[in-house]
This record gives sequence, structure tokens and C-alpha cells, in this order.
Amino acid sequence: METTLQEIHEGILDGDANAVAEKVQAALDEGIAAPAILNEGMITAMAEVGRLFEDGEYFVPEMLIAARAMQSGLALLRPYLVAADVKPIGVAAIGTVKGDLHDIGKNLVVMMMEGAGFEIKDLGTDVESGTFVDAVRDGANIVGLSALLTTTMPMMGKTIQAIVDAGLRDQIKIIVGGAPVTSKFAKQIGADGFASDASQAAKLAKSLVG
Ligand code: B1M
Repeated sequence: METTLQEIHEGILDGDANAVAEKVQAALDEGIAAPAILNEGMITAMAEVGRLFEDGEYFVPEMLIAARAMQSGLALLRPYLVAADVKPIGVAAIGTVKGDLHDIGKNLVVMMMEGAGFEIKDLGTDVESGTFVDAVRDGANIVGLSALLTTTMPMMGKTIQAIVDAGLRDQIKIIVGGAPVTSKFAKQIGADGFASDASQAAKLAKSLVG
């Protein structure tokens, strides 16, 4: 890997947003193509962050600051990526289901999936099932549902049913997660998969649309 890309990679692992922004600008000035900066400097770093999280070497705070560092680089890179017409690997509509206001885990999932190359429609918290349906109509090909309360878990099933009722179920993949959610529950409600953490969610989403 070229030195500047290596420095971007390390800046993300260190969660150093200023260094990442500086090095992304340096890479652009050196003439390194935006897709190479994204794929070789940044996405590889977020994959490494995911691995460290799974191995218990990084915890939620490290993952959050790494994601923030990635965002600082992405902000600079975005116009170049648009100009280079880099296609996202998928469009993911992600939200916390109706009645549930917890968003820290959902935000991590958003960050890891963005890091994995998805375009994200972040629908926020307390999201009506109809809003997910609209997002699918608007082009999302993967839907991510988060719930942290046992009382809001049934809304996941209701949201999937709303997508079925709208005749859109065959066009998309649905993943679910959140502390009380299990893979057994995911199967029961007709989701395509369950992920126990944000890193797994990004991997699962990639495997489903790949
Ligand atoms: Co609330 N809360 N909370 N809370 N809260 C819990 C969830 C609770 C377990 C605490 C407890 O009692 N021990 C409990 C639920 C009990 C239950 O349902 N059995 C609870 C309760 C009861 C409540 C209220 C009802 C309290 C009240 O008002 N009486 C209320 C409900 C409000 C509502 O939603 N309508 C409430 C409110 C709140 C705050 C607003 C104060 C705050 C949320 C702030 C926010 O999110 N902006 C809050 C918090 C912070 C928590 C705890 C302490 C921490 C949650 C968290 O952020 N964890 C939580 C206790 C706990 O979990 N230990 C608790 C860190 C986060 C990184 O993990 O969200 O699990 P998590 O996400 C992980 C994975 O689950 C997974 O990846 C993430 C990253 O690895 N994941 C996905 C998540 N979504 C995914 C989606 C995927 C895939 C993976 O695919 C799409």
C-alpha cells in the first residue's frame, strides 16, 4: 500500500479525524484516484476495526471514533467519488422501529455499512413501517431494522409484513438486530438474516447483496 494510503488506514484505526482529513487531501494532491483512497485506505481500515471489535480489542467508543475519522475523510472524498461515478454496492435503508428511541447501535450499523461501501438512507428512530416501505419504493435494496426493547421487537415483524403487503418483499433483503433480537426470532418474522453487532451486520449485508 502506498505510504499516504497506509497513513489514512492508520489514522482511521487511531480514530484521528484531523489526520485522516489531512492525509486524504494529501492523497488527492498526490493524484491518487478517489476510489483507490476509499477502497485501499478507508474500507480496509473499517474492516480491520470490525475485526478488532469482534476480537474484543476494540469496544464501542473506539468503533465510534474510528467511524468519525472515516466520516471526516469521506466528506472530502465524496465530490470526487461522485465525479468518478463510483457505484455503491447497495442502497440500505436503516432505522430503529416504531416505538423505539435507541439509536447508538443503529448508528454504528450505519457507519460500518457505509464503511463497507453501501449508500445509506438513515431513517432515524421511531420509524413507521410505511417509511421503510417508502424507502424501498425509492430504491433501497436492503432494509435494516434495529430494536432494543422487547416491547418493540414485534414492530420488526409488522414492518416486514408491511413490505410484503406492498408487494416489495422479493426485491429486497432484510436484516435485523439489536440486543434482544436473536437469529431464531429473525427467522420467525421472515427476515433474511440477523447480526449480533455492527461489524457482522456489514458483513451479512455484503454477503446478501453480493
Ligand atoms: Co434504554 N433500555 N430505555 N435507553 N437503554 C435498554 C435497552 C434496557 C435493556 C435497559 C435495562 O433495563 N437494563 C431496557 C430494555 C428492557 C427490555 O426491553 N427488556 C431499556 C428501557 C426499559 C428503556 C426505557 C423504556 C426506559 C424508561 O423510559 N422507562 C426507555 C425507552 C425509550 C424508547 O425507546 N421508547 C429507554 C430509554 C433510553 C435512553 C433514551 C435513556 C437511552 C438511549 C439513548 C440513545 O440511544 N440515543 C437508553 C440507553 C442508552 C439504554 C442502554 C443503557 C444502552 C443501549 C445502547 O446504546 N447500547 C440499554 C441497556 C443495555 O443495552 N445494556 C437500554 C450500546 C449499543 C452499541 O448496543 O444498541 O445493543 P446495541 O447495538 C449493538 C447490537 O445490538 C447490534 O449492533 C450494535 C453495535 O454492535 N445492533 C444491530 C443494533 N441494531 C442492529 C441492527 C442490525 C444489526 C445489528 O441490523 C439492522
